[in-house]
Amino acid sequence: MALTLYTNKQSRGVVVDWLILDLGIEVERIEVAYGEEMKSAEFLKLNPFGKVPVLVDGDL
Ligand SMILES: N[C@@H](CCC(=O)N[C@@H](CS)C(=O)NCC(=O)O)C(=O)O
Repeated sequence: MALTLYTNKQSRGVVVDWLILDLGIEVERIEVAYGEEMKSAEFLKLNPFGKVPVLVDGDL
C-alpha cells in the first residue's frame, strides 16, 4: 500500500494522522506550508482548493 498524506501539523490533518496511527496504516507524510506552497500549481493539481489534508492512494 502506498499512501501519501499531504498535511500541516497545525491543521485538521492531525485528525487524519490520528486515525492512520490508530489503524496502524503505513503512510508517507509530506508537510505542506501554508501560503505559497499550498497554493502552488503543483499542489493545486492534488487539491484544486489548495487545502490540506490530502490523502493520495496510488492514482486516487
Ligand atoms: N473541507 C476540507 C477543509 C480543509 C481545510 O479547510 N483545511 C485548512 C487547514 S485546517 C487549509 O488547508 N487551509 C488553507 C487555506 O485555506 O489556505 C476538509 O475537511 O478537508
